[in-house]
Amino acid sequence: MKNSKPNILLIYTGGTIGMVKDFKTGALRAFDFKNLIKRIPELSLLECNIDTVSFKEPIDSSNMHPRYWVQIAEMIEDNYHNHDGFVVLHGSDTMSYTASALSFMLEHLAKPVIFTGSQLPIGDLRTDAKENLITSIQVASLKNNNQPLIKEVCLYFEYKLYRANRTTKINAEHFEAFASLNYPDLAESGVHLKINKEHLFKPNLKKDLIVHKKLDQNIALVKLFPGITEAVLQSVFNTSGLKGIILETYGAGNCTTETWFINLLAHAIKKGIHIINVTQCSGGSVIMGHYETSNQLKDLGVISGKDITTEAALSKLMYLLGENIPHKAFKINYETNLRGEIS
Ligand code: ASN
Repeated sequence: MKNSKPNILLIYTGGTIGMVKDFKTGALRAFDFKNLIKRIPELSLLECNIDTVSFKEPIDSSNMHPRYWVQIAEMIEDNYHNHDGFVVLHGSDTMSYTASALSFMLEHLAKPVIFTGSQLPIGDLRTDAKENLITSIQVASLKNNNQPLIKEVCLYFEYKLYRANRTTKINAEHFEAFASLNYPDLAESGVHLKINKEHLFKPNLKKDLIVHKKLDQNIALVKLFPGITEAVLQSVFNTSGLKGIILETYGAGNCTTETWFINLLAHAIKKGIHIINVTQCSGGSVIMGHYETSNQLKDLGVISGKDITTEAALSKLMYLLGENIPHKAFKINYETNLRGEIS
């Protein structure tokens, strides 16, 4: 059995890739997965066995929710031992959120989980779906010494393979819809499939996969802007049951030094709410203490998100809150690089 074809599990959750136009309204809606496979006869030419599993009701990824993240994680868990790789078909709108979440949920993952989708439906003449799907399956099938070459959650789109928890959707119409500004591409597909092996995640292979399914949604995401009012922030910060806030600050992690704002943060931290500082910039890192305008945050005990994406910051927070980490250790845990999400 040693050199037999790799077994790939294709998980269909929805998204444009599997949508058709409603001829009455002109709007795109999800359609049956079996039709998707029929529309890509090229799949039978690939050097692997493909099994498929689908959401009962495929969704536009704008309806994505952590309960679906658990569903995807369970589909991978249930099929982990009899498959060599996984390809998840997902809408592009929230793909970076789901793929980042899965990277935290699948601890000690030693096989590839490749998220992909498309900007145009598979039936469209100019569709980007076929290339994305076919190359994702090829990437998931790659082996090295009879072991999967890729051992992490990735996102493949428009000729590039990225570390999933480093990605952001940057464009709603270009085929190149994603970017990974703080981490190099893992692979590029041209005439040859060029894998940047030195950038691949190296998990501890002595440990077995652990699937974390507890995600705490008692969190908020706040984007600062010049003129944001105390009343608005008070209402968010005083949300009952709130346990953590991702604060999108300016530049290298800077924010207003107005007294009401600093008091608000100090009060929240005293109440036990974790505050994570991430930058609004698409690239670069939070460096607290670099400017006077972030010095106070450091002194208050605000957690540094460093160069994490907002998408990864959110799911890392849900994941770590779900782990019930003792309050004192939370900051250290959050600031630790767990799945290659920070530099
Ligand atoms: N609205 C779609 C989705 O995220 C967009 C896409 O897949 N391109 O499901």
